[in-house]
Amino acid sequence: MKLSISFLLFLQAACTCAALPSSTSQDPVITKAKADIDDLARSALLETKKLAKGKQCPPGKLKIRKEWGALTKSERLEYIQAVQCLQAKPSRYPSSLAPGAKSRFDDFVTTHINQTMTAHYTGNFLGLHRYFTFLYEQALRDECGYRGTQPYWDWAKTAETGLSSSPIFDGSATSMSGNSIFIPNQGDIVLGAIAGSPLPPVYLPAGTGGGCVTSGPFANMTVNLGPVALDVPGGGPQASNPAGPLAYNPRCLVRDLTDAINQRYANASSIAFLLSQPNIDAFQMIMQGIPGTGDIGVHGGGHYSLGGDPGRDVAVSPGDPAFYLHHAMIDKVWWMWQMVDAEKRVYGENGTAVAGTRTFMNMPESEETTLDDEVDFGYAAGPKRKLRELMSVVEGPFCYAYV
Ligand SMILES: *[C@@H]1O[C@H](CO)[C@@H](O)[C@H](O)[C@H]1NC(C)=O
Ligand SMILES: *[C@@H]1O[C@H](CO)[C@@H](O)[C@H](O)[C@H]1NC(C)=O
Ligand SMILES: *[C@@H]1O[C@H](CO)[C@@H](O)[C@H](O)[C@H]1NC(C)=O
Ligand SMILES: *[C@@H]1O[C@H](CO)[C@@H](O)[C@H](O)[C@H]1NC(C)=O
Ligand SMILES: [Cu+2]
Repeated sequence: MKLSISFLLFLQAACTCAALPSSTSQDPVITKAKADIDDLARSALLETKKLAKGKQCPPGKLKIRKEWGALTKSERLEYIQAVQCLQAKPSRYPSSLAPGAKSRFDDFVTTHINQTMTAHYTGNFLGLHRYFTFLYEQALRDECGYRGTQPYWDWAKTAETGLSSSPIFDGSATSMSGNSIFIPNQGDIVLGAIAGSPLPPVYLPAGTGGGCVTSGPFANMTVNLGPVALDVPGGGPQASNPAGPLAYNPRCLVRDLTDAINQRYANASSIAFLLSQPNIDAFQMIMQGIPGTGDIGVHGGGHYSLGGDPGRDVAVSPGDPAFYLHHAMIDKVWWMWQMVDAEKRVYGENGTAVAGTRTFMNMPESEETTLDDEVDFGYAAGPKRKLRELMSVVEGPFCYAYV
């Protein structure tokens, strides 16, 4: 598998991130956006409880996912210990199939790598990642005794506080580990710099880390798989392991926390704008960044503000345990958007509740995604499910909501 992709392709208009003022709580646009988001979240919860009635998910069973900072310190520690437990349990992949998969944690990375080209900029992107995050949460619970729910990373909060002073990334024992050792003058990250591309690339600034993570619970963590399509500072071709995407390639976890990217692409206004989109096609494209607009969306905004290796690698990104907090937020935003008009956005048919094709930006050309398409994570977790079963957070395998 040879990939020459990023989280986005063919983008134009360079970002002037570094020069932008940071969003503050005094900014009226941000204040309004936050109020709008809170309103939507509240009504989404009410709507979800209504939908859950008469389903296999009564209000008493509904599991509530919370923002990391809203967890108590002991809840955070319980989550962290469960992740470390998953990283210590042996892989279920036959080593002939995925020699680099050493742990249950790696199993999720493996299946994500294998499905990169059929899971992003595709019609199944949101449903597939909802199920992926859920199965990971379930593995933490069933295999590692975790009693809580999957926490999420509210990008709007870190856009205001700065990443490394947030409880998620402050590097303390109750964080998901913080930044890395600072490597100066790394150079910009250049996305979509593909020879022959008609559109100019997008330039993202490097962050304030760049080396191995040395603080918090995931200091000394080993990333075993990849790189596959890693954007590296200074531009140039993406890094990939010549021995193959699933070969064993142990190395340290690298972060490069970048507030400018968080503030520019994943602030409260970015989320409110996304939530105002009228249909699934616009919603999922703006979320991932529309090619040609120079915007990388909140999805790219989260991944690239984490930065590093595997943070900047669309295939291997679940190799950073913060991935799941990011994708829980992606799922929360989709859920809020769905609950505005569940009839269309959850129960709508092909083309209404889902849109897009089966391949990354329809390259190579492929059929339209339908709700009967299957989502199958192989040895990582299962069972396989139809996309149709993954549309409602209170049906199929699910019974959860967000506060
Ligand atoms: C990758 O996916 C293909 C089918 O899409 C499957 O046959 C194969 O077993 C998968 N490999 C791994 C390592 O998951
Ligand atoms: C990381 O490794 C160093 C050196 O072996 C050790 O001093 C440190 O305690 C380790 N940190 C964690 C969080 O395991
Ligand atoms: C906040 O996000 C919006 C939409 O993504 C963007 O246009 C705006 O420039 C961002 N604000 C800052 C301060 O970068
Ligand atoms: C959706 O797609 C499936 C599979 O192609 C098809 O069987 C079904 O009839 C379609 N539903 C609608 C309403 O078009
Ligand atoms: Cu993904």
